[in-house]
Amino acid sequence: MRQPVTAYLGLGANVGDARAGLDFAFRRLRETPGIEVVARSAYYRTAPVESSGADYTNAVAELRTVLTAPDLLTCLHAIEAQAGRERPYRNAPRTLDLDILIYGEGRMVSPSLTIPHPRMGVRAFVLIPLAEIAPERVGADLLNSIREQVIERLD
Ligand code: A4P
Ligand code: MG
Repeated sequence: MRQPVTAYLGLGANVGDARAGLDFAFRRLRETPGIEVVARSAYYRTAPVESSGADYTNAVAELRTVLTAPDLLTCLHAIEAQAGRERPYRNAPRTLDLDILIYGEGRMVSPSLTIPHPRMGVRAFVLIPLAEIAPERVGADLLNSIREQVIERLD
């Protein structure tokens, strides 16, 4: 059996009942063999960044997982599909988006998977929920750099 790895996921939705989309994702993650949800941030309402449509609901989850990063991504794509995710074009509004932000100390760049997530360091909708559950991973300078982005804590 592989040793568990700590990973962080970004969750986002802005089509339909976005909160219900994130609730669905947390339920499915908890039911997935090989994944333990250790912590989750509050939900946040965020303005679309390089995207269109309604405001997003975003959150970050901390996992312990024995899945490899590619296997974890396959599980996330299955959960997105169950939530009715469609991909008409890049950054299209979506019922559910699940991104791997961090996977242990892992670094990888391939056509299907880049870890850490390449844009996480410039996005308040990732950094603020991440700082809530893992403050040691988000420096003050980084938080300062995204302070103009519109984000509101929901619960
Ligand atoms: N992929 C590569 N690396 C990863 C990773 N670390 N985690 C690949 C997950 N997927 C990764 O993703 C496209 C491809 O990225 C996948 O096939 C996967 O193999 P996608 O989910 O189909 O499409 P996407 O989410 O539109 O693309 P991408 O590049 O993940 O978009 P971004 O840059 O993450 O932006 N504004 C607000 N307020 N809130 C949001 O949540 N999200 C986006 C998406 C834009 N603006 C937003 C939000
Ligand atoms: Mg994605």
